[in-house]
Amino acid sequence: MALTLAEKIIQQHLVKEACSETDFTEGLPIKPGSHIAIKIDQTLTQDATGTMAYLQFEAIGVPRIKTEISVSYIDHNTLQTDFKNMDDHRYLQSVAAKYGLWFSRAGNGICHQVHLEKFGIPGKTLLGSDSHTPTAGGLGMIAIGAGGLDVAVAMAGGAFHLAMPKIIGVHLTGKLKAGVSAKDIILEVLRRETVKGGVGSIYEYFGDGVDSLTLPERSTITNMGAELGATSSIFPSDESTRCYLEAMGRSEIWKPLAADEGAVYHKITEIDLSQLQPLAACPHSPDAVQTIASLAGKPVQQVVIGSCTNSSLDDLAAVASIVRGKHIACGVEAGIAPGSRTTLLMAAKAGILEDLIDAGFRILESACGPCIGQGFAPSSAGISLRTFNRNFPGRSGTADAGVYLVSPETAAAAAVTGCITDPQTFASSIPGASLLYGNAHEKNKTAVKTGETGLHKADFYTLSSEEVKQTALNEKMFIPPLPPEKAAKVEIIRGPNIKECPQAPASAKNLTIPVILKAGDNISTDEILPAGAKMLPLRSNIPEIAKYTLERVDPGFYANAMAAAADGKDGSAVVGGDNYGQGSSREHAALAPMYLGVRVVLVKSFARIHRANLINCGILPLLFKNPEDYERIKQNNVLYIQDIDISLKTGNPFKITCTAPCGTELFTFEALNDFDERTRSILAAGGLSAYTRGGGQ
Ligand code: MIC
Ligand code: SF4
Repeated sequence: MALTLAEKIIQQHLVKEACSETDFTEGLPIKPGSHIAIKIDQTLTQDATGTMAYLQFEAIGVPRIKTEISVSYIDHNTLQTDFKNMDDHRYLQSVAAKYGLWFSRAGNGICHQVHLEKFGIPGKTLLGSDSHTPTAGGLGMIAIGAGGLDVAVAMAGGAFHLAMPKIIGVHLTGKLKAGVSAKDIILEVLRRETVKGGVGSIYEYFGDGVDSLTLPERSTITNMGAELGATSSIFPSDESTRCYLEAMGRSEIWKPLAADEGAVYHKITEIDLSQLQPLAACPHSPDAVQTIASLAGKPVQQVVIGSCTNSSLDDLAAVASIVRGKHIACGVEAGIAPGSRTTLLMAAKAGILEDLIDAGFRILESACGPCIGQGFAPSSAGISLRTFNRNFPGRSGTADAGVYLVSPETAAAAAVTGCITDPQTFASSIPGASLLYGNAHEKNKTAVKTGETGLHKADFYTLSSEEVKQTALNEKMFIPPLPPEKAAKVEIIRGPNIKECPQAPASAKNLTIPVILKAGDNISTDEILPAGAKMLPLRSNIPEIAKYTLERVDPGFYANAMAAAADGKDGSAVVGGDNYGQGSSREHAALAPMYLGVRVVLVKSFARIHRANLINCGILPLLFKNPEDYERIKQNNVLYIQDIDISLKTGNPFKITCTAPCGTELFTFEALNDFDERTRSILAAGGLSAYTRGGGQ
């Protein structure tokens, strides 16, 4: 039977003995929602999630990683205002040396961009402790973001367990007009599907519109598929993929991959690229999408180009082509962070950097930087146009800033005009060719981007294929795995801020717990456990970072949690609306509440990675059986949850009594028990570590 590309790769990686509950026949589609387990070929971690992931990997106790390739990147915590971040980097470097990983040093670039350039392989699986791991889906991989413990288990050779996603087809036709770009495609998908529309799904792109998209453009789309809440996104591996890999000096790993003719998708959404307009995601959600035309004229104080979404050489070339010979408007500050050192070097060789500097751009390092609130925070109530993927409240570092997520072309247009401007005005300045694909004119990409509007006159920059390849093959900022005999002698370096990962409490039979927070819809992990310059150095120290848990939603959260967890008490509960825990994969957003005694998070719906992290931490992530019950619960009500052990054994719904703080019974209700058998066992064991220690697979 015809299968989608995602289904084919998943089926090739199924670990059948670990999918005991799943009923499937080889070659036939697996029912969405079935519990499956897949073999992971590659893993990646970054430094903000990596320390916890490797502390947990060390605790598992295998002498060397069992994946084909695992890479530890330093890209998030590069603002070193004291010893903490660099201590983490040294710990991560020593762990990589000891256990057989590649290490990508600070300055080498953002994990997702570097992984595309150097390690991604069509048809393989990748698990990363970062929610934008699906960026590699642009190369035809099944790439999934997860919590650090899941990545640690995969490095130790364990399968990755998930519910079989629905495969949603995105049928692309036509070609983009000059001034409209890949970012506008994914913003259009977000506009249609919303930030929770993709939960439990993989978005698979196909159709002749795909042919016209370069690999970096595809990866912009798969990257921001994370904002749909999707498990992953994937493109076929075709001629464009081959050209990219050839440019990177890795053509030998290319193979063609596509869905079978007649493959059936759960649903298909149609996008005619020629009809798209430049778009922006308005404050404070990636799905608050409006046309640039409707926002035109709005004054802008800041423009930033970069992040794992839009920081490729072609993105930089597009920006430089627009600002070339002009200067950024006097009311605007502009910054650019190339996605990788390779990109930065290529931009320097092609003359792009010179034009950007000349136009007044501040050149930021090749790292996450402003995307995670590490510098470049906007002014009070400032309007900042960013080519990034998230604009959750406060993420930029300025609580009342208005962050708009836009394409590099739109950002560049605003940089020179000082207000939101339709980049199609600059159509004749926008390159029609991909610099990355060597001599782009020969590859004839021009027709793709410029359409009728312009010809080669916009292609100011040139770079020979040889220059591209030589730059890409420069491995000086990587440290390759050590051979086992040398690795065994490596001593792990631990700074004083690196504290052990706290363990989950044993599972309870009954719980009597106050609701210490009642939150609304779409609470992001940036709100649960903020990032930013102040908080990130505490990522290796849960007791310290836990003090800031949910402070953006309720500054009294920490004190209330501590009071509810005092001697003899059962801990606390958090109640939330839809899509609770969207955004980042940071397991700290589960570890910190666990450390503070949160035992239950009861919501209308969850984001996938956060729910998995709560399960791993032994926190019961419950769903209202009847979503109207959400309205009836008030903050400070007390929940009595009885016979949890029986529900976890039988799969029966959880029975909950809600009482007033004085003890008066208010009403009873049920929470769903939608967990598969393995998950129920993990919860009964008190989290994944305890389950694994007890012999669970
Ligand atoms: C993010 O974009 O929010 C991050 C920072 O990359 C996170 C990871 C983290 O919190 O360390 C993510 O996307 O998973
Ligand atoms: Fe880094 Fe931002 Fe990408 Fe997260 S989204 S990996 S913080 S660049």
